[in-house]
Amino acid sequence: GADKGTTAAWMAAHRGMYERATRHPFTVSIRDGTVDLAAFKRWLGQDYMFVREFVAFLASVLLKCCKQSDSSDMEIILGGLASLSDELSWFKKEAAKWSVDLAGISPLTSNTEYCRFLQSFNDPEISYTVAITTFWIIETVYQDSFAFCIQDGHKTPLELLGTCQRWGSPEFKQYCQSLQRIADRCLANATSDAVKSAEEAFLRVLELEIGFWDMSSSQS
Ligand code: HMH
Repeated sequence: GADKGTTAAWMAAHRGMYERATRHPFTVSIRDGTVDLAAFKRWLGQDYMFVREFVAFLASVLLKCCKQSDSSDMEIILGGLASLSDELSWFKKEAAKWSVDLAGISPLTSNTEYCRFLQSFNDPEISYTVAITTFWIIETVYQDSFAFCIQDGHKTPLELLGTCQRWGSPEFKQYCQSLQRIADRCLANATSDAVKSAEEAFLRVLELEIGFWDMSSSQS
């Protein structure tokens, strides 16, 4: 329809999956204050590894963007890439605070699977539309999950507030909204095949995010 973008329509059509990703028992336990700190530390170490791979993914999105030569998109993506530099420093500081040894971590299965998915975007055959849509939903799952941990009535432990604010802040929400506008504009101009591929990637991200939270909270 003219009143709603494609991405909003997908979020409505796949509401159950979206909520399983953004109201996962792990992040809800942060909000409730019942979070298992061993699980939090597991998430922290695994996510540091994920973010390193995410830098390379974002570089591939930027490259696809540059080939299309849309300079306003480029500035937003480049800004996102630049902020990952600060994010990696934040992970190192946070890991030190929780005595998580980042050098000694190896990726768990769900993380490896997610990283392999990110690496698949190096293929030049994958369109900018599919890549930017994927980027948007990856960021949005974290934005929505962590914003919930700092919304009214939360009991999030004080020492976890910084983590929740990193992705739950109004600034990060605005950034996600600008990515959403780019994705919707690309999708509005894409072929039906590209739209179909983008929707498949959207669903794959939700599945991978659920797997990532499951991995973080499980005791194995
Ligand atoms: C698993 N998904 C995962 N980690 C992240 N840091 C983000 C999304 C958001 O950047």
